[in-house]
Amino acid sequence: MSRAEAGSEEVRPALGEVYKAAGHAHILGLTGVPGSGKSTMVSKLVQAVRKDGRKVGVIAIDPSSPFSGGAILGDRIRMSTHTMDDGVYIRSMATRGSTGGLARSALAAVDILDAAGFDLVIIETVGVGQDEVEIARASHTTVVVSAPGLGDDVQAIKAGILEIADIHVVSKCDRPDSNRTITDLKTMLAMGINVSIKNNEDKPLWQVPVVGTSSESGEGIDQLLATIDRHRDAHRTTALGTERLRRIAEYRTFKTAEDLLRSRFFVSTSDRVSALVDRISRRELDPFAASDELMSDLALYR
Ligand SMILES: Nc1nc2c(ncn2[C@@H]2O[C@H](COP(=O)(O)OP(=O)(O)OP(=O)(O)O)[C@@H](O)[C@H]2O)c(=O)[nH]1
Ligand SMILES: [Mg+2]
Repeated sequence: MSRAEAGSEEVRPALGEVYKAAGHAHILGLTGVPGSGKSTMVSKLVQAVRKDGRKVGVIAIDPSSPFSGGAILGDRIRMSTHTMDDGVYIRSMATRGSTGGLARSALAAVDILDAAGFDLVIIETVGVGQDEVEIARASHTTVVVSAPGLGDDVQAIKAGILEIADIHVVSKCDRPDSNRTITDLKTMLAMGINVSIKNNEDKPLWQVPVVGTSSESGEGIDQLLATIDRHRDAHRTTALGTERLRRIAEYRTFKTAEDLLRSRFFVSTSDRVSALVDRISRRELDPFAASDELMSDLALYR
């Protein structure tokens, strides 16, 4: 995983094998605004999954941003109850300093856990930033977490993640103001945004539910897991599920190609860029013409 994350060229064939060996685990993307209680919830979910003997892996994508700077430490402490358990694997990945290869390395890590026989793999990402949200969507089931006390509006709307949910969770239901968050969310959903996916007979194949949980009291966690399993079962053998797998495959292909292109571009142009930049800044050359020039002899194929 470390080498996959570093983007080392020599692990590529191995990761290719891993990719082909994977495809058995259920992949759960879990996202929500900062502080909505994702990490605490994942920790509780892990406990619930372990109760019925399944192995569970977690890839937590850590923004390492100023507004949630303490996340790595916090996550470690909250999740440390699982560190002695062979059936649990938890890894944090930092977004800071990642050179655009975040999706590729996170999903490679998911493949590794999948191929290693983990039944459920959870990808936890903060629901801000296109990359993070896309990664959460590259899953079989996407859970969006909202919490009371983080402002009046439905946070998921602001963050643009209302639509991506297969399951909505309202966390911190031990708080008295959580009912309002649940009501607001249900109202938004009832207004017609992605309420259900219909099958041929116009029967809803999947109705996006709102599940209330509390990581403090444990309320709703088993129900959340049951809902996740129900979503998995509803998609496993349907055209919708197949379509989703295709969408994920497409996303991963484009992401990987983008990555390779970027790194090859930088490698093959590094010695010529600075001279061009001088000319561009003096306005003797425009950025398009410069890009064309750089790309004309870019070795796309090795
Ligand atoms: N009352 C209550 N507080 C909770 C609950 N779950 C989490 N919290 C608190 O909410 C805060 C944020 O929890 P985290 O699990 O770190 O949230 P997060 O979404 O992972 O946060 P980031 O990783 O920073 O985006 C912490 O102070 C938790 O103690 C809960 O069920 N009830
Ligand atoms: Mg967190």
